[in-house]
Amino acid sequence: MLNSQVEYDTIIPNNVSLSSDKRVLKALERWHPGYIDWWKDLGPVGFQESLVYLRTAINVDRDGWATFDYVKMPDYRWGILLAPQKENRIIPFGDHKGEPAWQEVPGEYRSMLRRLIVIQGDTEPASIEQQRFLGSTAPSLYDMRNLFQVNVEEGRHLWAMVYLLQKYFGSDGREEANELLKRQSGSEDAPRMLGAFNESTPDWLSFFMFTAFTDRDGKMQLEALAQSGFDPLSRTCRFMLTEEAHHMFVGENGVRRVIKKTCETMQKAGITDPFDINRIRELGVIDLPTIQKKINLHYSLSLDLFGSEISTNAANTYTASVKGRFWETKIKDDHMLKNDTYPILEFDNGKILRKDASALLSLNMRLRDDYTKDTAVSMKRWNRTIEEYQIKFEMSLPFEGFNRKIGTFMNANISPSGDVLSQETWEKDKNKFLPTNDDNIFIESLMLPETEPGKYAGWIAAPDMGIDNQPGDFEYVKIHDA
Ligand code: BYC
Repeated sequence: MLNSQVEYDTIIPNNVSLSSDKRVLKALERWHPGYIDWWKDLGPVGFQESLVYLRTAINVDRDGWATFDYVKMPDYRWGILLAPQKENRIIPFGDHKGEPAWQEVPGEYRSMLRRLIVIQGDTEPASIEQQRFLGSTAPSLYDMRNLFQVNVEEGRHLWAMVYLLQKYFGSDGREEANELLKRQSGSEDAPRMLGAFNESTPDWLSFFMFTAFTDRDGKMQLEALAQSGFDPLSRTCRFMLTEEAHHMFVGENGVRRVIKKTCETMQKAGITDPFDINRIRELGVIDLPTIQKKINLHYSLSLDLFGSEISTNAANTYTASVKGRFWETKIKDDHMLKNDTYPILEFDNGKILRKDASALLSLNMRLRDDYTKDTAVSMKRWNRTIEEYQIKFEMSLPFEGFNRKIGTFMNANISPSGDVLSQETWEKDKNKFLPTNDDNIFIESLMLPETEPGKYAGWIAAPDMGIDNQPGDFEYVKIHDA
């Protein structure tokens, strides 16, 4: 294991010996002011002078990567942290299987690697931009702190990709690094690259859904890139994954706490019918059918992030040993896939057909299936909470063809349970499947801030445990005390 100690002697903390790599250090120092300007202009609105109880890495080994302290967000030590280099790492898949992992970019895969790194990098600032207005409506200081933790870490993930671009891709890498600060989520002229990253995150239920579903796409993509033959990318993604786990915890637990508060409130009021929506809403909590609609929306948006079911891009990156599968090294096959098949669904002439496709061409589909399995764990936990209150309602994931904008089901009218619908039925029923304007207005009406330590807005339950084992009334954000 090499390079686990973090250098703090440059303005950019790092464990890649930047102080002896003057060219890259200079390039990053030149990029730094633009990043800080971007953070101030498009990062979290307000609270930049507040003291936030954040974790930061002082080391990338098990004990050193999470230490907690109060810090103002603009002073957070963003830096370059790679997981330790595994000595003699061997490429586990594709045409280069069995060869030593590359420490430099192979010329023939330069543009392929650059494209993947740029796409990955683009999502990180995008999510911060999407969440920038949420601080002022945080349902508690605990939640506000979690939001800002997620934000600073996504900022660091951007740094990670920018480091790879600056170190390994010369002047075009430098240009791409600058462009990452120019595109903007939701912009007409220069939008972010992937669909879900141009949607808005207007309220906290959307934030929890985003971190539960879309950050989990991040996990799957990072796991696939962590297999890469290009070792610096693999090491970068391996370290990012340690931080990603907390983001999904924030999402899954956030949704669970919303469900819990709804069920608890229904029980206290003696309401047993989860579809008695008006009465439930009058109590200031979000009814379960509306939460299901939010699941339908965020899951389907996140499925689009895996690309088309059949993809030559995916086949090419795998064959080139550049992007692998989820937990590639644990899979028992030849890791080349030239003659293998994989079952997929195809939407053809209004019909849903099951087919065996080339395993290489259906790698996006396979990663998406792994994602769905991973997501099912959250669904189980959410349903367990509903069961605890003996309410007859079960949350479920919608059918993969529901509400899709990418792939074979693009623009098909399919219900969450998988029925192909006529245009007329879709128009009539779509408000039952997806959040309506009224649903969104109701959710937004609940978004009143709660800033007293230990208190929570009325629509969400307190967490079971504090961050870093802090007591219930801990002041996670000192809003005015800086
Ligand atoms: N929106 O062969 P296809 C995260 C484009 S999230 C717009 O079907 P491919 C995070 C595609 O680029 C993880 N365009 O798919 C989470 C291609 O365009 P070109 C981010 C799309 O290329 C929360 C064309 O359609 N990381 O980290 O196999 C907070 C045909 O593409 C979309 C990555 O995604 C879309 N949804 O796979 C913060 C990993 N889908 O090249 C962070 C890197 C496809 O023909 N990216 N297109 O112009 C990749 O591995 C792949 O590029 C994709 C697409 C999985 C995104």
